[in-house]
Amino acid sequence: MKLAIVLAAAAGLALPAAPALAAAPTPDSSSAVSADDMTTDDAWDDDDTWDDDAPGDDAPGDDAQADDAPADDAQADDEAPVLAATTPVQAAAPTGAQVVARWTFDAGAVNGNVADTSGRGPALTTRTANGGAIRYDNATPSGRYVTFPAACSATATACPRALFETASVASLNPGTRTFRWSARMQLTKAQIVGSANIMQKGVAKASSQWKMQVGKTNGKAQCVMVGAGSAAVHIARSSATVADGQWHKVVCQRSGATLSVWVDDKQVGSTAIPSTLSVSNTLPLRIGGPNFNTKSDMYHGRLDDVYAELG
Ligand SMILES: [Ca+2]
Repeated sequence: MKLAIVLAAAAGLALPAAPALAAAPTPDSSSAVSADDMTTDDAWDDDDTWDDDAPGDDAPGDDAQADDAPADDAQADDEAPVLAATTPVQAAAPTGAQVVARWTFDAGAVNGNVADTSGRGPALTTRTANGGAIRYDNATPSGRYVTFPAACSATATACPRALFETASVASLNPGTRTFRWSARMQLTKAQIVGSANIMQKGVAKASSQWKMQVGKTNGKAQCVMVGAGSAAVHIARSSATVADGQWHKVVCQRSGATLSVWVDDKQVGSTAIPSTLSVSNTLPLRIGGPNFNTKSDMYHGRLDDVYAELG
């Protein structure tokens, strides 16, 4: 059954050119902002009821339904996100493909702030809970990288966690435009507790959203989109695991009516989406976790070269 679905999906795949990355960025450390208040933020609803990538849920029609693993069922999902009163500011008219934000981590952090290296994006701030810290390490194929806190035991009463965050900016609200979001990652299956949230802007149940995560059951890279005004969750899943202890570059691409996932520069999955699907919201971009709720889908692996490209 699953094989048939995969084959059918594969047969329908076009062979577009690899997602392009715009010209090399110029390092810019001037965009660092003041340190975050480091407080726990429970404002974001935990939207992982559909995060799991268990066998059998690969059919496009399944995307909107809850397919959470049994372990997720006990989780409270009732905290409504606090939405800013302002109208989302959306990206301007197309001007050709352009990297609108990029964080390479090569220069480390200053007071927890990671400067954008595209010259166009905001800085990241570091947020922590219970003494969690993001470590800066060397020696990857792409220079310095970051390592997120390890998972805690199920009985831990205080779990150190950490994530990156940046406030909403227009260039990260693609609307209906072609948009790519990418990260390099290294993780193992054992490091995935819930789903491993790599990056997301927006919340599935209460706003539009674009997201990248690694599924718990099979370790597949997942590219997720939810359009404004719709409850439908669209997920493109990679055909194979990325949680194999090796570095992988994952790219999510929305182009017209197709959401696709690329691993190491090869398209390895896609799903149809409405061509009118629009993502624009006032919520922050978060990297490494959705929030600091009691149980959430924190990322526990290594991460590098996170970027977004518009057009
Ligand atoms: Ca790097």
